[in-house]
Order: sequence, then C-alpha cells, then structure tokens
Amino acid sequence: MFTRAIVRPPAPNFAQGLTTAGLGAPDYERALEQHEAYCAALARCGLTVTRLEPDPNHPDSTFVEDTAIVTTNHCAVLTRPGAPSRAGEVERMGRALAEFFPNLSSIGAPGTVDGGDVCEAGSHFFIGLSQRTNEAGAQHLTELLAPFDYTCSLVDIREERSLLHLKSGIAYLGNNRLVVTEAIAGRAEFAGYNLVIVDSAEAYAANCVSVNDFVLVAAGHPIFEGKLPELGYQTIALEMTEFQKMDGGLSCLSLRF
Ligand code: CIR
Repeated sequence: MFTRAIVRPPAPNFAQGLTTAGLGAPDYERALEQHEAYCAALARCGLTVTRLEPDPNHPDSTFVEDTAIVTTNHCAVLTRPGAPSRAGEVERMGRALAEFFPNLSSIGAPGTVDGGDVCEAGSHFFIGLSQRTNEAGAQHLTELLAPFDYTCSLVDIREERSLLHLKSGIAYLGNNRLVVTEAIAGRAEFAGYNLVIVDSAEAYAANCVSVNDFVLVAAGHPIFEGKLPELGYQTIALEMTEFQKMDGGLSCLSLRF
C-alpha cells in the first residue's frame, strides 16, 4: 500500500518548460485546478500529500517523478535528469525525500536518468533508454537496485518519437498486468505479461497510475477507460490537458511511496 505522495504545483512560468507536444501554451489557472484535482485524487486513494513550493527557476519542476525513483520496498535513488534545464530540480527533492529515506543514493555522471523512464513491475524494473536516459545511467540504476533484490531490463525507445519517456507508453497495474501502447506492445520485453493494449488514438492514456484501490486515468480516452472496469479496476478520471501540452502525464506529477 502507498501511504504518501510528494507533488509540486506548477509555477506561474510553467509554460516556459520543455515541450514537443505542439498543442499550444498551457493555461496556468487551469493547470493549477487540474493539479489540485490530482492531489485530491491521491488523497482519495488514501495518500498523505506533501506539496513542495512551486519553483519558477525550474518551469518543469511540477513533473517531480523525473527527479527520483522511489521503490515499494523503501529504497530511493535521486536521478540525474537528461535535460540540462532540469538538473537543478533534484536538490530540493533530495531534501524532501531525506526525511523518509535515510539511505538515498544518486545517479552519477556520465549517467543520466529521468524517473519517467523507470517502471517498477513487481520485483522487476523496466528502464527506458530514451532521449533523457542513457546507458550509463541505466547501468548505474541497475547496480543501485540490485542490493534490494530488484532486477532490471532495458527497453530502447530512442527510435519511438512519440514517447518522451518509457512510462509515456507503459504502466504496471500489478498482478503481472501491463498497460502498453500499440506502438510498443509487440516488444519481446513484455512477452511474459498480460497486456492491456492502448489504441494508438488514445496513446496518451497509457500513462495511468495504479494507487492502492484505484487506477488514475487521463480523462477523454473512453475506450481505455471502459476496459479497466471490465478487468476489475476502479478508475478515477482526471483532466490532464494543460500538462499534456507540456509533454507531461499522470505519473510524472507525483512520487508515491
Ligand atoms: C520535460 O520535457 O521534461 C517536461 N516538459 C515533461 C516531463 C514529463 N515527465 C514524465 O513524463 N515523466
């Protein structure tokens, strides 16, 4: 069971962050409302939500997931984000996590890892090799997780232009069930899993988040949203339009542990 989440509401200059989405500039007030609804959903899932102060020096800092990997058996690793403009986000997360994780470790140079590329699936981690996460970073993370009895495998998405991060295209729901976009559903790495395949037209919905008794899903993806209750999941649909404009999804707005 998760008991806590750390989030960081967007700063007023959130629109100055990195994006490739081509969906126009986000509306700040709307982003704040969507963020607040997201926090309320985490609370409904039973989590105590810690809100870090917004950081205008780092307009992408609302996407806290990229700054650390926090595992269910209480190990935490600070990342070294692949985008230089995001490097300065990690220090604040380190201070926030130190309270809960006395043995924090860190990815070191020349490695880079964005937390969005790291998908915990039971005792196994999928690590995406992406525009943000490199081989050295993935290797270092594999070494840091090994003492905690975690195995890791790499999923190379560098040619998948539609995926910024691995978790833009996959999510683990527990019980060997993996949500995956059509584009990468055929990858050998996912062969042993029960797959919930997300239609290309709804690819953004693949970034859903299993939190205790609920699965958080991005609103506006009726095919996917319809599938989950059939499989026995209770969903909470959340408006994510303003974060989607900045290439962000549901998982990246929080660290959960
Ligand atoms: C970035 O490009 O880094 C941010 N605008 C979006 C990061 C989204 N993070 C994630 O999917 N884990």
